[in-house]
Amino acid sequence: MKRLLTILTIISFLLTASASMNVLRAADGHSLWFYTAYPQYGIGYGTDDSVLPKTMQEVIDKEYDALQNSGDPLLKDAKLNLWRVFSEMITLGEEGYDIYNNNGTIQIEAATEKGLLYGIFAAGRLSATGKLPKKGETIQDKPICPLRILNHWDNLNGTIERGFAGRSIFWGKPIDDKTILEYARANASVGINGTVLNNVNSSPQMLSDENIKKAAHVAKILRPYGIKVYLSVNFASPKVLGGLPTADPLDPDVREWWKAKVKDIYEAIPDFGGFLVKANSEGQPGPGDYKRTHAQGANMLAEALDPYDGIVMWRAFVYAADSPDRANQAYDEFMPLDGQFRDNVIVQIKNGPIDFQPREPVSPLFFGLKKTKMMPEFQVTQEYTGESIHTCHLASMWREFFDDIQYGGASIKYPAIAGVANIGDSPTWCGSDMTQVNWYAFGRMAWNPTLSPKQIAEEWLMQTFSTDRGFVKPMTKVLCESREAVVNYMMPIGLHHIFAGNHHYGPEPWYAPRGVRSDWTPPYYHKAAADGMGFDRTATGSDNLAQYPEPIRTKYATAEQYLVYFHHAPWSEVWPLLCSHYDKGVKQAEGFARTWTEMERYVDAERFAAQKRKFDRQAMDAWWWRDACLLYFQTFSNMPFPKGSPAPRFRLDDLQHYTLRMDNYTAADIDRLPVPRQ
Ligand code: GCW
Repeated sequence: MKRLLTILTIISFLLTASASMNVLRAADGHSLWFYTAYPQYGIGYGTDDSVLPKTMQEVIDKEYDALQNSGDPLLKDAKLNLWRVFSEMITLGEEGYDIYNNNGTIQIEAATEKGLLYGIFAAGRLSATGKLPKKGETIQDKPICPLRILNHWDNLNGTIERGFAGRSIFWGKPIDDKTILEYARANASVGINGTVLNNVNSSPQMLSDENIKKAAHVAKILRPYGIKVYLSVNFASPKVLGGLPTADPLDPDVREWWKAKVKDIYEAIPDFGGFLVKANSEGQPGPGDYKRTHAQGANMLAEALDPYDGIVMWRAFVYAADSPDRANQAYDEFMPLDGQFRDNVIVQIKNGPIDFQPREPVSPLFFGLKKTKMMPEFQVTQEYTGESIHTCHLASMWREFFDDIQYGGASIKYPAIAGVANIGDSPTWCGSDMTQVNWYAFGRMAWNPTLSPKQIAEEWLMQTFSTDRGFVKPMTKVLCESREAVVNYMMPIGLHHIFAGNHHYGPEPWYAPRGVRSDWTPPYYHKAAADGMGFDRTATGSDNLAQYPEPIRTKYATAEQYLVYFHHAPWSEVWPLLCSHYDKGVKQAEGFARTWTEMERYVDAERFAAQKRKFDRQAMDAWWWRDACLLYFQTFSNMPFPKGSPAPRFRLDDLQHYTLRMDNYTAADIDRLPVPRQ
C-alpha cells in the first residue's frame, strides 16, 4: 500500500511537473499577452527579429507562420483568404475579418490586407482562450470606432510626463528598431491603429527637421502593422521655431508657415495622421493669446492638413485659475463654438470634466455638442489610480463611461478614441505585469466599446499568464473588483482630487499651501466644514448639474457614488458612508494580495514575486489612504468610527508629515510607526 502510494505520488508529481512546465516558462513580463498564445516567440519573431517586415504582406506572412507554429491543431492548416471581390466581405469594411471553421480547417477571410492582419491576431487570441469556431461556425468582427489612438506624453529628452514605466521608447536616445517592432505588433494585435509620439505639452522643437526625421523612422516600422503616426504640436511653433513675430491663427504668414511645415511632414511621412493640440490649457500657448477662439486655432491647422486628409485632434481640457467650478469650464468654453469646427477637426474630450479621477461623471460636453466631431480621451497610464503599483482594471471605468453616455441618450460610435499610454522602456513595458492589462483593454474597448471588463480580463489573463481555470477564475474576480476597490480606498461617494500636492499617488486632503491656485488644492474639491462636506453643484451652488440632460442628470443627482461630487451633504449622512467605503476598500486590497499568494503555482517565479510586492504594497497603501482620509475628515465631523470599523494603523500627525513615499516604503515600516520625523 505504501509503495503504491509512493508510485502514485511520483506519477502525479511527474504529471504536474510536465503540465506546468509549458506554463511556467521563465518570464520577465516583456512578452505581454503573447506569452501563452505564441510560446515559441513571445512578442518578437525569435531569431528573425533583425529583419523588419517592410510591407503589410510581409507582416501577414510572418504572423501566419507564428500562428501555425503556436501549437493549436486547428491552426496547423489555417488558410488565409483575401476575398475583395465577394460582396459579403465588403460589409466587413476596411478592417473587419471573419474566421470560419471549414470542416476542421480554420479560414481567415477579409476584404483587405489590414482586415486579414487583424483576423490573424484574433485567431491567435481565440486559440489561446479556447474559443476558435467549431466546425461550420464563423466568427465575424469589425471595429465600431475607426481611429484607435494611443497618446504618448513623451518628452523629447526621453522623460515621460505621468509615466511610471521608465523612459520613452521614441525620444532621448537612439531608437531601438526591435522595440518599435514589438510595440507595433502588440498594438496591432489589439487593433490600435494610431499613435501620437510626443507629449501634449509639446516642445516647438518637435517640428524641427531632425525630429520629423526620427518620427518618419518610427512611422516606417509601424506602417506595415497598419499604424499611423501623429504628432502633438505647440501652438506657438511659428514664433519659437519659425522666428515669426506672432502665432496668430488669422495672420497670413502664420498660416503659410503651417502649410509649409505640413508639406515637409508629408514628404517625410506620406501617411501622416495629423496633429494633437493642447492649447490655452495649463500654461500652453493657444489662439486665446491673440483673442481668437479654439475653433479659429483648430481650423487654421485643419486647413493646412486637409489636402493630405490629415486631422486635428483639439483637446477640450481647459480650466481657468479663478473659476468658481472647474467642472463647468470646458462646457462653457466649447458649447458656443458648436458647429464652427472644420470637418477634419475632432474635439478630444477627457472622459470626465475634472481630470482622470478614480471616478467622475462623464463630461457634459459629450451630450451638449451636436454639430462637432468628438472623441473621448481615456488615461491608460495610472496617474490617479496607483501608478504602476496598484492593480486597477480600467476597463470597468470605461465600461461605466460608455454606459452613461448611452443612458444619457448619446451614441458611443465615435470617429476616434484616444488613450494616454502607460508604456516606457521598462522590461514589462508598463512598469508592472498587472498594469499591462490596461494597454490591452484600451485596444479592445476602442475596437468594441460594448465589451465587458470580465471578458477582457479573462482573455488577457489567459494570454498573459495561464489558461488554468484555477488561475483565471479568481484573478478575473480580482481584476473586475479592482477599480471599485481603488475608488473605495481612495475617493468613494464622489470625492475627487484629494491627492498629494507634489504627486498624484497618495492622499493629502489637507494640502492647501498659501500661493497655490485654489483649484490645485483638495479643499477646493471636498469642501469639508463643520456642517458637512462636498461640492454643491446643484442650482444652489455652481449648477453644474444643469449642464447634463435628463435622464442622466437625475441619475447623477441621486447616485450615492456621486453624493459629495454634486452635493454638500451633512455629516450625519456622509460619515457612516465614508467609513464603510474606506473600510471595504482596505479589505478588498488585502483580499487581492491574499488571492495572489494562492496563485504561486500557476505563475513563473519572476513575475509571481514581482507582482506579489505590488499587491502587498497596494494593500498597505489602502490603509494609508483610508487612515489619512478618515482621520482628517474626522477633525470636521467630530464623529466616532462606527462599530466594527477597525482602529487606524497610522496617526494623522505622522501622515501629515510624510507624503506616501514612493520607493522606500516596506511592510516592516508599517509596524514601526510612528516613523521618525524627517
Ligand atoms: O492630468 C493632468 C496631468 C498633466 C497633464 C494634463 C493634461 C500632460 O496632471 O500632467 O499634462 O492633465 O492632460 O494636459
